[in-house]
Amino acid sequence: PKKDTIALQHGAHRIGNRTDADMARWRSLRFGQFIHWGVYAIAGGEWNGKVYNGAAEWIRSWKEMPHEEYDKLYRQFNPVNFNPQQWASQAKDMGAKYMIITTKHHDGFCLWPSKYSKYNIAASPWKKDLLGPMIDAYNKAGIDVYLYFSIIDWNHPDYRPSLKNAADSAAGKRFQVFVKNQLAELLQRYPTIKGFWFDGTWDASWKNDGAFTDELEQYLQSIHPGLVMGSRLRADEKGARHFDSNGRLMGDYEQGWERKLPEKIEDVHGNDWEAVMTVPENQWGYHAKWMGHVKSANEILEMLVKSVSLNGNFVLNFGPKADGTFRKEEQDLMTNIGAWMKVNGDAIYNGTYAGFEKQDWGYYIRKTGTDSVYMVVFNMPVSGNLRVKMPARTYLTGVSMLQNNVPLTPELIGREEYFLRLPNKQSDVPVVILLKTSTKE
Ligand code: FHN
Repeated sequence: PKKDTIALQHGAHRIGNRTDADMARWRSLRFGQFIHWGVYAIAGGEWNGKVYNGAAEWIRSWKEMPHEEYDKLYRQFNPVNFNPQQWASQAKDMGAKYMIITTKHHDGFCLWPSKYSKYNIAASPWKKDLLGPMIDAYNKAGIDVYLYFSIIDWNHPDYRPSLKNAADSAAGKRFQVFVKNQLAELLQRYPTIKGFWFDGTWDASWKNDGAFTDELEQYLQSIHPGLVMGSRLRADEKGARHFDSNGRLMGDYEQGWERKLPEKIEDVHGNDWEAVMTVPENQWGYHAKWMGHVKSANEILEMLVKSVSLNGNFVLNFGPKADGTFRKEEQDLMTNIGAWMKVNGDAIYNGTYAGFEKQDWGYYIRKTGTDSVYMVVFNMPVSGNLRVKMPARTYLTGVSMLQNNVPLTPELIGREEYFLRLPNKQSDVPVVILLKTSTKE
């Protein structure tokens, strides 16, 4: 926080992270699955034989695609192969502990039969609710569900990016009531959800009414105490987003880490945070022709591990097809990540910043509140020597491989400083070593 604080009515209402059980749970889960699913999946990034180079879920904004054509796509939305139990079990097998689903993206199409908009799943050939069965299936698999909700709504007659005159302001007021109604409806229909994931809050019409965003956040908390909501919902009365005009985080965690990660612990200023990541370049919804680099399981695992090592959660995005199935690349990725998580997940869940000096071989993660520290090795040195430098007054009491409990014998090379060597230097996946430590005064 900046030193000179200004008086704010609608800035952050809390200094430091939430300490309650609901937030502790969110923090312990560490690995989430994001799903972008909606009528954009029908177009799959193509229209009239042409390929859209932007993000598939933005195709409605492409000059090649007339809005009227996009707005008719819902008449074809019929995910006959949608199997929520299978979705949930593959997410569980991948190791995800929470899931975020797009209830409504910028196009305004609602995956639930909303009372407040006709542009919803009930009007599609599928006819029935999609969200309910999905939430139930994930919950049954032990996975917490969060609801993505876009404030930008291209379908709603009252949505305005900015309010330029009295008529706009009147529309803006009606739109706020609509948003509030839809969110209350979601909470009432799906009481097991753990939080909202807001998006599309950057337009002037939204961020210039900090008071409303503040009231809305409190209203949602009052209906469903404990809800977890990130920093994208709020603005303060000066229009500052994420961080108020005094530099304090608004919302329950920093939600600005989209397709990028912090480098070092100082970058997150002690705040809870979460990163969301796409598998290819900037594609969230289903795009038939992925462009650019497609991340491998090892690359994703490194991002997950790095996030946890810096006190954050990591959420990997999937864009299912319009028929309700996942493309092969995404299925394979889930399988490969899951194979590693089954063996090494102990290093991830409930993991936190370890407070050890970073080394080039990879990342340290501490099991929250314990003396167990995991080393996750991504870059094996040619020498085979993994350097471990303990913080002052910390001692090594045991070293073993997480995958099979085989003990390793550390070589003392300096004061509280060791080399570790693995029985086998070669590995196609990151290797995890468990350090048991003790601290003396
Ligand atoms: O515009 C959206 C985008 O389509 C996607 O939903 C991402 C996910 O974080 N959020 C917005 C861009 O920040």
